[in-house]
Amino acid sequence: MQSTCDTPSTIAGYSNAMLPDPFQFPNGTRVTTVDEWNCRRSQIAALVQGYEAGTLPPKPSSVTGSFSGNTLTVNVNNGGSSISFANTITYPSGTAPAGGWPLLIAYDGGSIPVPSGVAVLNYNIGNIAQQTDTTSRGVGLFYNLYGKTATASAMTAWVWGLSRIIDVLEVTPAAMVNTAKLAVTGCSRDGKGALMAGAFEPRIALTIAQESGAGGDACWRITKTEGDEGVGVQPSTEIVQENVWFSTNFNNYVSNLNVLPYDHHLLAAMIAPRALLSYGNTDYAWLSPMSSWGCMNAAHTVWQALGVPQNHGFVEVGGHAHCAFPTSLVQGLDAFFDTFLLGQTVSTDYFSTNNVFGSAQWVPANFINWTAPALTGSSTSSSTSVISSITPTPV
Ligand code: MCU
Repeated sequence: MQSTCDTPSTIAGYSNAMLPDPFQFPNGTRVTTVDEWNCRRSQIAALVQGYEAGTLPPKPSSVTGSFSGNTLTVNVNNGGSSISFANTITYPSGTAPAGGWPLLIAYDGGSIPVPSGVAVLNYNIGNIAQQTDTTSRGVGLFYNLYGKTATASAMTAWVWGLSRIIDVLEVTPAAMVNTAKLAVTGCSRDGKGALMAGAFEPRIALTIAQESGAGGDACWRITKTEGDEGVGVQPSTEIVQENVWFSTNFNNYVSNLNVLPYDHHLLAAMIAPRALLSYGNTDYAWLSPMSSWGCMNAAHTVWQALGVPQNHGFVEVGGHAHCAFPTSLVQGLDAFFDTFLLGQTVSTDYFSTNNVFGSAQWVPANFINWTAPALTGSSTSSSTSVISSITPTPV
């Protein structure tokens, strides 16, 4: 057991064609306990920021808010600069349960059918950080506060804004929200964002990332291979030219993915033991459907190691338009809402693909060279606060 947890933001000299092993520290020692996983999780958080997300600032000195006419307003002051942003909550009919309503924070309104009994906050993410194209770099309220040259990508800025919304909900009883029962969702580009929100904000109990594709629940390395096998995926080299979802620093790595000491299986695994449900769509090669399946199989080993595989679902079918939610999948979606937001216990055993990957084929041994250990210790802690800045340890 390590007495300190080193969290370098980059690891010089790293090279690995396989997906990095979730259970191996950069110095080669194994993760064997839940406490050690929590340290590993902190390392992953630092690496994701260091290579592709930019810096996620901590809670600023002053966060206040108000609630009026179903609108939640957040006011933030950071060292003299101030911003204010507002989002609307739609409530179920009837009386709020004791402790308040469970709430789904829906990026740009989301694209899933929401079960009754769940309130929805329509999170206007473009207000925080614009995502029109590359000219959106540094545009939005986040950058008014932290400066146009802040390293944080748009996705990182959205996580920051979501966290401030939760800060205000926690101290605003008039909003009638139970902050122990929060979910986040988004589709496509907003699905990438929702996945990141679940990873970096431990107050989110349930993350639902819909058709997030490359940069979301797909792994950079697997997407590259899938593309090399003839599928028309979205390459990492293209994604950084299209929009501002990643830090400018990521441009330095998109042609040399093996140097990344993490991949998106580890970003997703930061959510464990909390619940994650993500969706693929095999009708869209651009989403790299084989990559999402493979990447989520790799991530799943972390939920297995923590003894809660049922807290991680993945479902991938075709036969529907991008971001249209097929009726056939509602039962599984509701099972996750029921269990993680609505206080019921039903089976959340939903982990499947239709395996329609065109010319590509998922070969686990090409990417995964570990199995899930049984970690010892309690898995009730969902996050760790140990973030230190120590000189990177080369491997
Ligand atoms: C799947 O998410 C993105 C994709 O990464 C982009 O290349 C494309 O332009 O837009 C997709 C999306 O957000 O669709 C709504």
